Amino acid sequence: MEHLKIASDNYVAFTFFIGTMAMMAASVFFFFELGNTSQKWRTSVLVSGLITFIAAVHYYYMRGYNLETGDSPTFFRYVDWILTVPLMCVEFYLITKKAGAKIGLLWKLIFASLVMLVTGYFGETIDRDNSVMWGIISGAAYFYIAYLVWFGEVSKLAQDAGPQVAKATRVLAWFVLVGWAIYPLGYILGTPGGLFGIQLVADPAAASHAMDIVYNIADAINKIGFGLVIYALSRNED
Ligand SMILES: *C/C=C(C)/C=C/C=C(C)/C=C/C1=C(C)CCCC1(C)C
Repeated sequence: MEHLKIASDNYVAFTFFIGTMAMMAASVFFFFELGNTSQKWRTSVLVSGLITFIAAVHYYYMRGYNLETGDSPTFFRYVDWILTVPLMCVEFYLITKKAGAKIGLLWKLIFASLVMLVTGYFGETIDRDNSVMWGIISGAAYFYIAYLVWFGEVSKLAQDAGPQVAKATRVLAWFVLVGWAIYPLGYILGTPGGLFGIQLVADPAAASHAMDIVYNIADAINKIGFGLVIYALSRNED
């Protein structure tokens, strides 16, 4: 078999490679730190490690797929997200549970994240002609999540859970508002509908490459960053 090499100007393959490495390193870090994490925060830090570990396995696959075919591994990208975004919702639930978060709140967050991801998948794959419409529905679910963590139940419970949890939740809320907003940017670059009909990248191959690079950067920021906020919380609060 021919040995595949990453060309020096192949930024898509490069970011898949770096993404794999970063997710693996973060997972090792979170898992090894479990041993000196207090009982109270162990599950939260474990979930941080699960998020980056699930991503590491998907990235390993997506990296190989992209290198061999040059294509965008859209299906496994979404499989990854459908597993990891609900786990991020679990993180919000776990840290506010001490202040009385109910399981219903977790289901609300998970349901909204599934609507956000499934509609995004439709717009990217089976119904690309209506990518703007699917993007708007997905965006509405996204704003609902942002609302819950900024002003809704999550933020109220975090206030009651003490200053450290409140502070950490505020940082995570910034991740949702700014870090997660990178994804719709990738979607706008890579789908035919563009930004309400305005295409920012005309060439379809270049558009899908731009989308992959943006998604890869966003994943590294959000999955590892989110995990580190939880890790920091587990060190600050006793
Ligand atoms: C680890 C993976 C994460 C945090 C993925 C998050 C993904 C999103 C916030 C995606 C959002 C989208 C929209 C808000 C509209 C367009 C379609 C999506 C799915 C890209």
